[in-house]
Amino acid sequence: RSFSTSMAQSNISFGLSDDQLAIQELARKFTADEIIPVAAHHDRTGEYPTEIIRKAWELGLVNTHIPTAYGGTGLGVFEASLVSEELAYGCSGIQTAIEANGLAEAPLVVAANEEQKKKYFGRMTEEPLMAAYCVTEPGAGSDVAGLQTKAVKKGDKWVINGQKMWITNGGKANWYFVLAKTDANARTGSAFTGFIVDADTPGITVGRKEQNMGQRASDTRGITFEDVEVPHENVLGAVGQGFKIAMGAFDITRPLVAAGAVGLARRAMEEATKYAVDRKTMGKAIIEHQAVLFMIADMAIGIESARNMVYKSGWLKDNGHRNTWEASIAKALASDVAVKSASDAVQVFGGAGFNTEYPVEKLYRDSKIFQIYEGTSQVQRLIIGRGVVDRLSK
Ligand code: CS8
Ligand code: FAD
Repeated sequence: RSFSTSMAQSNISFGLSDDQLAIQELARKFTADEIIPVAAHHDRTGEYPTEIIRKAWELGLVNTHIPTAYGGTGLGVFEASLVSEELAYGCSGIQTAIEANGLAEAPLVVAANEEQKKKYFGRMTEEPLMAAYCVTEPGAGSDVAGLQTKAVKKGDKWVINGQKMWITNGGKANWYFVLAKTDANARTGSAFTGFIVDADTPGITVGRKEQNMGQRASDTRGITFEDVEVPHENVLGAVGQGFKIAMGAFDITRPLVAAGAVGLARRAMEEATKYAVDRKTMGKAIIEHQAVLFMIADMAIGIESARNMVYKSGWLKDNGHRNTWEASIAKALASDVAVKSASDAVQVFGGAGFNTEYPVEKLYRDSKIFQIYEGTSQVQRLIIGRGVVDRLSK
Protein backbone atom coordinates (compact mmCIF):
# COMPACT_ATOMS: atom_id res chain seq x y z
CA ARG A 1 0.00 0.00 0.00
CA SER A 2 1.31 3.48 -0.78
CA PHE A 3 0.44 6.82 0.80
CA SER A 4 0.27 10.12 -1.06
CA THR A 5 2.14 12.03 1.65
CA SER A 6 5.26 10.80 3.39
CA MET A 7 5.85 11.73 7.02
CA ALA A 8 8.59 14.12 5.91
CA GLN A 9 6.13 16.02 3.70
CA SER A 10 3.32 16.21 6.22
CA ASN A 11 2.85 19.30 8.37
CA ILE A 12 3.86 17.60 11.61
CA SER A 13 7.10 19.00 12.94
CA PHE A 14 8.78 18.83 16.32
CA GLY A 15 11.23 21.57 15.46
CA LEU A 16 10.72 25.23 16.29
CA SER A 17 11.07 27.81 13.52
CA ASP A 18 13.70 30.55 13.78
CA ASP A 19 11.01 33.03 14.90
CA GLN A 20 9.73 30.63 17.53
CA LEU A 21 13.26 30.02 18.81
CA ALA A 22 13.79 33.79 19.00
CA ILE A 23 10.57 34.26 21.04
CA GLN A 24 11.61 31.45 23.37
CA GLU A 25 15.09 32.92 23.77
CA LEU A 26 13.70 36.41 24.47
CA ALA A 27 11.44 35.05 27.21
CA ARG A 28 14.22 32.85 28.63
CA LYS A 29 16.66 35.76 28.87
CA PHE A 30 14.01 38.04 30.37
CA THR A 31 13.26 35.39 32.99
CA ALA A 32 16.93 34.96 33.88
CA ASP A 33 17.64 38.70 34.06
CA GLU A 34 14.43 40.10 35.50
CA ILE A 35 12.34 37.41 37.21
CA ILE A 36 14.64 34.88 38.88
CA PRO A 37 16.62 37.49 40.89
CA VAL A 38 13.46 38.93 42.50
CA ALA A 39 11.07 35.95 42.60
CA ALA A 40 11.82 35.13 46.27
CA HIS A 41 11.23 38.76 47.26
CA HIS A 42 7.79 38.86 45.62
CA ASP A 43 6.93 35.50 47.17
CA ARG A 44 7.95 36.67 50.65
CA THR A 45 6.30 40.09 50.50
CA GLY A 46 3.40 39.41 48.15
CA GLU A 47 4.34 42.66 46.40
CA TYR A 48 2.74 42.95 42.97
CA PRO A 49 5.42 42.78 40.23
CA THR A 50 4.44 46.06 38.53
CA GLU A 51 7.93 46.93 37.31
CA ILE A 52 8.60 43.44 35.92
CA ILE A 53 5.28 43.49 34.07
CA ARG A 54 6.11 46.91 32.61
CA LYS A 55 9.45 45.61 31.28
CA ALA A 56 7.83 42.45 29.93
CA TRP A 57 5.15 44.58 28.27
CA GLU A 58 7.83 46.68 26.53
CA LEU A 59 9.31 43.49 25.06
CA GLY A 60 5.92 42.21 23.86
CA LEU A 61 5.76 39.37 26.40
CA VAL A 62 2.39 40.54 27.79
CA ASN A 63 -0.95 40.50 25.90
CA THR A 64 0.47 38.00 23.44
CA HIS A 65 -2.92 37.24 21.84
CA ILE A 66 -3.63 40.81 20.73
CA PRO A 67 -3.43 40.94 16.92
CA THR A 68 -0.87 43.22 15.28
CA ALA A 69 -3.73 45.33 13.85
CA TYR A 70 -4.36 46.60 17.40
CA GLY A 71 -0.71 47.08 18.32
CA GLY A 72 -0.15 43.58 19.77
CA THR A 73 2.35 40.88 18.92
CA GLY A 74 -0.37 38.59 17.51
CA LEU A 75 1.24 35.37 18.69
CA GLY A 76 -0.53 32.07 18.23
CA VAL A 77 -1.36 29.88 21.23
CA PHE A 78 1.65 27.73 20.30
CA GLU A 79 4.11 30.66 20.41
CA ALA A 80 2.47 32.07 23.55
CA SER A 81 3.03 28.70 25.24
CA LEU A 82 6.78 29.09 24.67
CA VAL A 83 6.62 32.41 26.55
CA SER A 84 4.46 31.02 29.40
CA GLU A 85 6.79 28.08 30.01
CA GLU A 86 9.82 30.36 30.28
CA LEU A 87 8.17 32.96 32.54
CA ALA A 88 6.82 30.26 34.87
CA TYR A 89 10.28 28.70 35.08
CA GLY A 90 11.24 31.91 36.86
CA CYS A 91 8.09 32.46 38.93
CA SER A 92 4.65 31.05 38.16
CA GLY A 93 3.08 33.76 40.36
CA ILE A 94 4.46 36.50 38.13
CA GLN A 95 3.57 34.45 35.04
CA THR A 96 -0.01 34.09 36.30
CA ALA A 97 -0.34 37.86 36.79
CA ILE A 98 0.86 38.35 33.21
CA GLU A 99 -1.21 35.51 31.75
CA ALA A 100 -4.39 36.73 33.48
CA ASN A 101 -4.33 39.62 31.01
CA GLY A 102 -4.40 37.05 28.22
CA LEU A 103 -7.32 35.33 29.94
CA ALA A 104 -9.33 38.59 30.18
CA GLU A 105 -8.56 39.29 26.52
CA ALA A 106 -9.42 35.79 25.30
CA PRO A 107 -13.23 36.36 25.30
CA LEU A 108 -12.57 39.44 23.15
CA VAL A 109 -10.46 37.34 20.77
CA VAL A 110 -13.40 34.94 20.56
CA ALA A 111 -16.26 37.42 20.17
CA ALA A 112 -15.44 41.16 20.25
CA ASN A 113 -16.53 43.44 17.41
CA GLU A 114 -14.18 45.87 15.69
CA GLU A 115 -15.04 48.83 17.95
CA GLN A 116 -14.51 46.81 21.12
CA LYS A 117 -11.18 45.49 19.87
CA LYS A 118 -9.97 48.96 18.89
CA LYS A 119 -10.97 50.37 22.26
CA TYR A 120 -9.91 47.65 24.70
CA PHE A 121 -7.02 45.97 22.86
CA GLY A 122 -5.78 49.42 21.83
CA ARG A 123 -5.72 50.48 25.48
CA MET A 124 -3.68 47.43 26.49
CA THR A 125 -1.04 48.03 23.85
CA GLU A 126 -0.75 51.78 24.49
CA GLU A 127 0.00 51.42 28.20
CA PRO A 128 1.05 48.55 30.48
CA LEU A 129 -2.46 48.07 31.91
CA MET A 130 -3.90 44.95 33.53
CA ALA A 131 -7.28 43.27 32.95
CA ALA A 132 -9.19 40.47 34.69
CA TYR A 133 -11.59 37.63 33.87
CA CYS A 134 -14.54 37.53 36.31
CA VAL A 135 -16.46 34.28 36.18
CA THR A 136 -16.04 32.46 39.52
CA GLU A 137 -18.30 33.40 42.45
CA PRO A 138 -18.29 32.51 46.16
CA GLY A 139 -20.99 29.90 45.45
CA ALA A 140 -19.95 28.64 42.00
CA GLY A 141 -16.53 27.82 40.58
CA SER A 142 -16.51 24.47 38.78
CA ASP A 143 -20.21 24.81 38.06
CA VAL A 144 -20.16 27.90 35.86
CA ALA A 145 -23.80 27.28 34.92
CA GLY A 146 -24.65 27.79 38.62
CA LEU A 147 -23.38 31.35 38.87
CA GLN A 148 -25.80 33.95 40.27
CA THR A 149 -24.57 37.35 39.07
CA LYS A 150 -27.38 38.90 37.05
CA ALA A 151 -27.56 41.55 34.36
CA VAL A 152 -30.87 43.24 33.56
CA LYS A 153 -31.48 45.46 30.54
CA LYS A 154 -32.71 48.99 31.31
CA GLY A 155 -33.02 51.17 28.20
CA ASP A 156 -29.69 51.09 26.37
CA LYS A 157 -27.83 49.96 29.49
CA TRP A 158 -27.38 46.73 31.44
CA VAL A 159 -27.39 46.75 35.25
CA ILE A 160 -25.14 44.13 36.87
CA ASN A 161 -25.56 42.84 40.42
CA GLY A 162 -23.55 40.05 42.03
CA GLN A 163 -20.30 38.91 43.58
CA LYS A 164 -17.20 37.43 41.97
CA MET A 165 -14.45 35.60 43.88
CA TRP A 166 -10.80 34.60 43.40
CA ILE A 167 -10.26 37.05 40.57
CA THR A 168 -6.62 37.26 39.40
CA ASN A 169 -5.55 40.90 38.84
CA GLY A 170 -8.82 41.84 40.60
CA GLY A 171 -7.24 44.85 42.32
CA LYS A 172 -5.05 45.88 39.39
CA ALA A 173 -7.36 45.65 36.40
CA ASN A 174 -8.37 48.57 34.21
CA TRP A 175 -11.34 46.55 32.89
CA TYR A 176 -13.02 43.23 33.48
CA PHE A 177 -14.66 40.51 31.43
CA VAL A 178 -17.79 39.70 33.47
CA LEU A 179 -20.10 36.74 32.92
CA ALA A 180 -23.67 37.31 34.15
CA LYS A 181 -27.00 35.54 33.87
CA THR A 182 -29.39 37.34 31.55
CA ASP A 183 -32.12 34.73 31.09
CA ALA A 184 -33.15 32.65 34.12
CA ASN A 185 -35.28 30.30 32.00
CA ALA A 186 -32.92 29.54 29.15
CA ARG A 187 -30.64 26.49 28.92
CA THR A 188 -26.99 27.02 29.89
CA GLY A 189 -25.72 27.70 26.38
CA SER A 190 -28.01 30.76 26.02
CA ALA A 191 -28.65 31.89 29.63
CA PHE A 192 -25.53 34.04 30.13
CA THR A 193 -24.02 37.14 28.57
CA GLY A 194 -20.42 38.37 28.61
CA PHE A 195 -19.73 42.06 29.30
CA ILE A 196 -16.66 44.29 29.17
CA VAL A 197 -16.82 46.44 32.30
CA ASP A 198 -14.56 49.41 32.99
CA ALA A 199 -13.07 49.01 36.48
CA ASP A 200 -13.86 52.60 37.46
CA THR A 201 -17.61 52.17 36.89
CA PRO A 202 -19.60 53.25 39.99
CA GLY A 203 -20.93 50.33 42.08
CA ILE A 204 -17.78 48.16 41.86
CA THR A 205 -16.09 47.28 45.17
CA VAL A 206 -12.79 45.43 45.12
CA GLY A 207 -12.01 43.24 48.14
CA ARG A 208 -8.74 42.76 50.00
CA LYS A 209 -5.80 40.90 48.44
CA GLU A 210 -6.23 37.24 49.42
CA GLN A 211 -3.32 35.57 51.24
CA ASN A 212 -2.67 32.43 49.20
CA MET A 213 -0.46 29.39 49.78
CA GLY A 214 1.62 30.05 46.68
CA GLN A 215 1.96 32.28 43.62
CA ARG A 216 1.95 35.08 46.16
CA ALA A 217 3.07 37.78 43.72
CA SER A 218 -0.26 37.41 41.96
CA ASP A 219 -3.19 39.59 43.07
CA THR A 220 -6.36 37.59 43.85
CA ARG A 221 -9.53 39.31 45.09
CA GLY A 222 -13.27 39.22 45.46
CA ILE A 223 -15.21 41.88 43.54
CA THR A 224 -18.76 43.07 44.24
CA PHE A 225 -21.01 44.57 41.56
CA GLU A 226 -23.87 46.64 42.91
CA ASP A 227 -26.16 48.28 40.33
CA VAL A 228 -23.22 48.59 37.95
CA GLU A 229 -24.40 50.19 34.69
CA VAL A 230 -22.78 48.99 31.50
CA PRO A 231 -23.62 50.36 28.04
CA HIS A 232 -25.16 47.88 25.59
CA GLU A 233 -22.17 48.44 23.27
CA ASN A 234 -20.06 46.54 25.86
CA VAL A 235 -21.98 43.28 25.34
CA LEU A 236 -19.60 40.70 23.84
CA GLY A 237 -20.95 38.83 20.84
CA ALA A 238 -24.70 38.41 21.18
CA VAL A 239 -26.88 38.48 24.30
CA GLY A 240 -27.10 34.88 25.57
CA GLN A 241 -23.77 33.77 24.07
CA GLY A 242 -21.68 34.44 27.19
CA PHE A 243 -21.27 30.87 28.47
CA LYS A 244 -19.89 29.68 25.15
CA ILE A 245 -17.62 32.72 24.89
CA ALA A 246 -16.31 32.10 28.42
CA MET A 247 -15.65 28.43 27.56
CA GLY A 248 -14.13 29.35 24.20
CA ALA A 249 -11.65 31.54 26.08
CA PHE A 250 -10.41 28.46 27.97
CA ASP A 251 -9.58 26.78 24.66
CA ILE A 252 -6.97 29.53 24.27
CA THR A 253 -5.78 29.77 27.89
CA ARG A 254 -5.78 26.18 29.20
CA PRO A 255 -2.82 25.25 26.94
CA LEU A 256 -1.01 28.29 28.35
CA VAL A 257 -1.76 27.45 31.97
CA ALA A 258 -0.48 23.95 31.16
CA ALA A 259 2.67 25.53 29.67
CA GLY A 260 3.17 27.40 32.94
CA ALA A 261 2.92 24.11 34.84
CA VAL A 262 5.55 22.61 32.52
CA GLY A 263 7.85 25.57 33.22
CA LEU A 264 7.50 25.05 36.97
CA ALA A 265 8.13 21.30 36.63
CA ARG A 266 11.23 21.94 34.51
CA ARG A 267 12.60 24.27 37.17
CA ALA A 268 11.94 21.59 39.83
CA MET A 269 13.76 18.99 37.73
CA GLU A 270 16.77 21.22 37.11
CA GLU A 271 17.08 22.36 40.75
CA ALA A 272 16.74 18.77 41.97
CA THR A 273 19.32 17.49 39.47
CA LYS A 274 21.91 20.14 40.36
CA TYR A 275 21.45 19.42 44.06
CA ALA A 276 21.61 15.66 43.58
CA VAL A 277 24.88 15.91 41.65
CA ASP A 278 26.49 17.88 44.52
CA ARG A 279 25.03 16.22 47.60
CA LYS A 280 26.82 13.11 48.83
CA THR A 281 25.62 10.33 51.11
CA MET A 282 27.09 6.89 51.76
CA GLY A 283 30.16 7.66 49.72
CA LYS A 284 28.53 8.88 46.51
CA ALA A 285 26.50 11.69 45.01
CA ILE A 286 22.81 11.07 45.72
CA ILE A 287 22.09 11.12 41.97
CA GLU A 288 24.01 7.82 41.88
CA HIS A 289 21.41 6.27 44.16
CA GLN A 290 18.90 4.90 41.71
CA ALA A 291 15.95 5.87 43.93
CA VAL A 292 16.92 9.52 43.48
CA LEU A 293 17.84 9.25 39.81
CA PHE A 294 14.45 7.69 39.05
CA MET A 295 12.61 10.60 40.65
CA ILE A 296 14.44 12.87 38.21
CA ALA A 297 13.68 10.50 35.33
CA ASP A 298 9.97 10.59 36.20
CA MET A 299 10.08 14.39 36.15
CA ALA A 300 11.56 14.27 32.63
CA ILE A 301 8.92 11.79 31.46
CA GLY A 302 6.15 14.06 32.74
CA ILE A 303 7.64 17.27 31.39
CA GLU A 304 8.27 15.94 27.88
CA SER A 305 4.80 14.35 27.64
CA ALA A 306 2.98 17.37 29.03
CA ARG A 307 4.87 19.78 26.79
CA ASN A 308 3.93 17.73 23.74
CA MET A 309 0.24 18.02 24.73
CA VAL A 310 0.67 21.77 25.23
CA TYR A 311 2.16 22.04 21.75
CA LYS A 312 -0.54 19.87 20.18
CA SER A 313 -3.44 21.69 21.82
CA GLY A 314 -1.94 25.05 20.84
CA TRP A 315 -1.23 23.92 17.31
CA LEU A 316 -4.81 22.67 16.87
CA LYS A 317 -6.25 26.01 17.98
CA ASP A 318 -3.88 28.03 15.79
CA ASN A 319 -4.81 25.89 12.79
CA GLY A 320 -8.55 26.43 13.18
CA HIS A 321 -9.48 23.12 14.86
CA ARG A 322 -11.56 22.69 18.01
CA ASN A 323 -9.07 21.86 20.79
CA THR A 324 -11.22 21.74 23.96
CA TRP A 325 -10.46 18.06 24.62
CA GLU A 326 -6.72 18.30 24.00
CA ALA A 327 -6.50 21.54 26.03
CA SER A 328 -8.06 19.71 28.99
CA ILE A 329 -5.66 16.79 28.58
CA ALA A 330 -2.72 19.22 28.51
CA LYS A 331 -4.02 21.11 31.57
CA ALA A 332 -4.75 17.99 33.63
CA LEU A 333 -1.48 16.25 32.75
CA ALA A 334 0.79 19.26 33.17
CA SER A 335 -0.78 20.21 36.52
CA ASP A 336 -0.25 16.73 37.94
CA VAL A 337 3.32 16.69 36.59
CA ALA A 338 4.02 20.07 38.22
CA VAL A 339 2.69 18.99 41.62
CA LYS A 340 4.52 15.62 41.55
CA SER A 341 7.78 17.12 40.27
CA ALA A 342 7.78 19.89 42.89
CA SER A 343 6.97 17.42 45.64
CA ASP A 344 9.77 15.08 44.52
CA ALA A 345 12.19 18.01 44.23
CA VAL A 346 11.54 18.75 47.91
CA GLN A 347 12.21 15.06 48.59
CA VAL A 348 15.52 15.15 46.70
CA PHE A 349 16.61 18.17 48.76
CA GLY A 350 15.82 16.36 52.03
CA GLY A 351 15.64 18.74 55.01
CA ALA A 352 16.87 21.61 52.85
CA GLY A 353 13.81 21.12 50.66
CA PHE A 354 11.59 22.16 53.54
CA ASN A 355 13.49 25.41 54.12
CA THR A 356 12.83 28.82 52.58
CA GLU A 357 16.55 29.43 51.89
CA TYR A 358 16.36 26.81 49.13
CA PRO A 359 14.28 27.24 45.96
CA VAL A 360 12.07 24.15 45.92
CA GLU A 361 9.62 24.80 48.78
CA LYS A 362 8.31 27.78 46.79
CA LEU A 363 7.84 25.54 43.75
CA TYR A 364 5.93 23.08 45.93
CA ARG A 365 3.57 25.78 47.27
CA ASP A 366 3.21 27.40 43.83
CA SER A 367 2.46 24.13 42.06
CA LYS A 368 -0.78 23.21 43.86
CA ILE A 369 -2.93 25.91 42.29
CA PHE A 370 -2.37 24.41 38.82
CA GLN A 371 -4.71 21.56 39.83
CA ILE A 372 -7.37 24.09 40.88
CA TYR A 373 -7.58 27.22 38.72
CA GLU A 374 -8.68 27.32 35.06
CA GLY A 375 -10.85 24.30 35.89
CA THR A 376 -9.88 21.78 38.55
CA SER A 377 -8.25 18.48 37.64
CA GLN A 378 -11.64 16.83 38.22
CA VAL A 379 -13.35 19.24 35.81
CA GLN A 380 -10.68 18.55 33.16
CA ARG A 381 -11.32 14.82 33.59
CA LEU A 382 -15.06 15.49 33.24
CA ILE A 383 -14.42 17.19 29.88
CA ILE A 384 -11.94 14.50 28.80
CA GLY A 385 -14.23 11.63 29.86
CA ARG A 386 -17.27 13.15 28.14
CA GLY A 387 -15.12 13.59 25.03
CA VAL A 388 -14.17 9.92 25.01
CA VAL A 389 -17.84 8.92 25.23
CA ASP A 390 -18.84 11.39 22.48
CA ARG A 391 -16.09 10.17 20.15
CA LEU A 392 -17.06 6.54 20.61
CA SER A 393 -20.74 7.22 20.05
CA LYS A 394 -20.12 8.88 16.66
O1 CS8 B 1 -18.66 24.63 33.70
C1 CS8 B 1 -17.73 24.07 32.78
C2 CS8 B 1 -16.32 24.38 33.25
O2 CS8 B 1 -15.39 24.48 32.44
N1 CS8 B 1 -16.09 24.56 34.58
C3 CS8 B 1 -14.80 24.97 35.10
C4 CS8 B 1 -14.75 26.46 35.25
C5 CS8 B 1 -13.36 27.01 35.12
O3 CS8 B 1 -12.51 26.47 34.44
N2 CS8 B 1 -13.14 28.14 35.75
C6 CS8 B 1 -11.91 28.83 35.65
C7 CS8 B 1 -12.11 30.27 35.99
S1 CS8 B 1 -10.77 31.31 35.43
C8 CS8 B 1 -9.44 30.93 36.39
O4 CS8 B 1 -9.43 30.04 37.18
C9 CS8 B 1 -8.28 31.77 36.15
S2 CS8 B 1 -6.81 31.21 36.78
C10 CS8 B 1 -5.78 32.58 36.86
C11 CS8 B 1 -5.28 33.03 35.56
C12 CS8 B 1 -4.35 32.04 34.99
C13 CS8 B 1 -3.70 32.55 33.80
C14 CS8 B 1 -4.45 32.27 32.54
C15 CS8 B 1 -17.98 22.53 32.59
C16 CS8 B 1 -18.09 21.86 33.93
C17 CS8 B 1 -16.88 21.91 31.77
C18 CS8 B 1 -19.23 22.34 31.69
O5 CS8 B 1 -20.34 22.77 32.24
P1 CS8 B 1 -21.83 22.26 31.84
O6 CS8 B 1 -22.72 23.06 32.70
O7 CS8 B 1 -21.93 20.78 31.87
O8 CS8 B 1 -22.00 22.79 30.34
P2 CS8 B 1 -21.97 21.98 28.94
O9 CS8 B 1 -23.24 21.22 28.79
O10 CS8 B 1 -20.69 21.26 28.76
O11 CS8 B 1 -21.99 23.18 27.91
C19 CS8 B 1 -23.09 24.09 27.78
C20 CS8 B 1 -23.05 24.66 26.38
O12 CS8 B 1 -21.80 25.33 26.15
C21 CS8 B 1 -21.13 24.75 25.01
N3 CS8 B 1 -19.68 24.69 25.24
C22 CS8 B 1 -19.03 23.98 26.22
N4 CS8 B 1 -17.71 24.13 26.09
C23 CS8 B 1 -17.52 24.93 25.02
C24 CS8 B 1 -16.35 25.42 24.37
N5 CS8 B 1 -16.51 26.21 23.29
C25 CS8 B 1 -17.75 26.54 22.83
N6 CS8 B 1 -18.89 26.08 23.40
C26 CS8 B 1 -18.77 25.30 24.47
N7 CS8 B 1 -15.13 25.09 24.81
C27 CS8 B 1 -21.73 23.35 24.90
O13 CS8 B 1 -21.60 22.88 23.58
C28 CS8 B 1 -23.16 23.60 25.30
O14 CS8 B 1 -23.85 24.19 24.21
P3 CS8 B 1 -25.27 23.60 23.72
O15 CS8 B 1 -25.68 24.51 22.64
O16 CS8 B 1 -26.16 23.63 24.93
O17 CS8 B 1 -24.97 22.20 23.28
P1 FAD C 1 -15.67 23.92 43.72
O1 FAD C 1 -16.28 24.06 42.38
O2 FAD C 1 -16.55 24.14 44.89
O3 FAD C 1 -15.00 22.48 43.82
C1 FAD C 1 -14.61 21.91 45.07
C2 FAD C 1 -14.06 20.50 44.80
O4 FAD C 1 -15.10 19.67 44.24
C3 FAD C 1 -12.92 20.47 43.77
O5 FAD C 1 -12.00 19.46 44.10
C4 FAD C 1 -13.62 20.12 42.48
O6 FAD C 1 -12.78 19.50 41.52
C5 FAD C 1 -14.69 19.14 42.98
N1 FAD C 1 -15.83 19.10 42.07
C6 FAD C 1 -16.72 20.08 41.83
N2 FAD C 1 -17.61 19.71 40.91
C7 FAD C 1 -17.27 18.46 40.53
C8 FAD C 1 -17.80 17.51 39.59
N3 FAD C 1 -18.87 17.80 38.83
N4 FAD C 1 -17.19 16.31 39.48
C9 FAD C 1 -16.10 16.01 40.25
N5 FAD C 1 -15.56 16.86 41.14
C10 FAD C 1 -16.13 18.07 41.28
N6 FAD C 1 -11.73 32.45 38.63
C11 FAD C 1 -12.01 33.43 37.72
O7 FAD C 1 -13.12 33.52 37.21
N7 FAD C 1 -11.05 34.30 37.34
C12 FAD C 1 -9.80 34.27 37.83
O8 FAD C 1 -8.95 35.08 37.44
C13 FAD C 1 -9.48 33.27 38.81
N8 FAD C 1 -8.23 33.21 39.35
C14 FAD C 1 -8.00 32.36 40.42
C15 FAD C 1 -6.80 32.45 41.12
C16 FAD C 1 -6.61 31.69 42.27
C17 FAD C 1 -5.33 31.82 43.04
C18 FAD C 1 -7.63 30.81 42.72
C19 FAD C 1 -7.49 30.02 43.98
C20 FAD C 1 -8.79 30.67 41.99
C21 FAD C 1 -9.00 31.46 40.84
N9 FAD C 1 -10.20 31.43 40.14
C22 FAD C 1 -10.49 32.37 39.19
C23 FAD C 1 -11.24 30.49 40.55
C24 FAD C 1 -10.98 29.04 40.15
O9 FAD C 1 -11.18 28.86 38.80
C25 FAD C 1 -11.91 28.15 40.99
O10 FAD C 1 -11.46 28.19 42.33
C26 FAD C 1 -11.97 26.73 40.46
O11 FAD C 1 -12.56 26.69 39.19
C27 FAD C 1 -12.73 25.79 41.42
O12 FAD C 1 -13.92 26.34 41.84
P2 FAD C 1 -14.31 26.38 43.40
O13 FAD C 1 -13.18 27.02 44.11
O14 FAD C 1 -15.64 27.02 43.52
O15 FAD C 1 -14.39 24.88 43.83
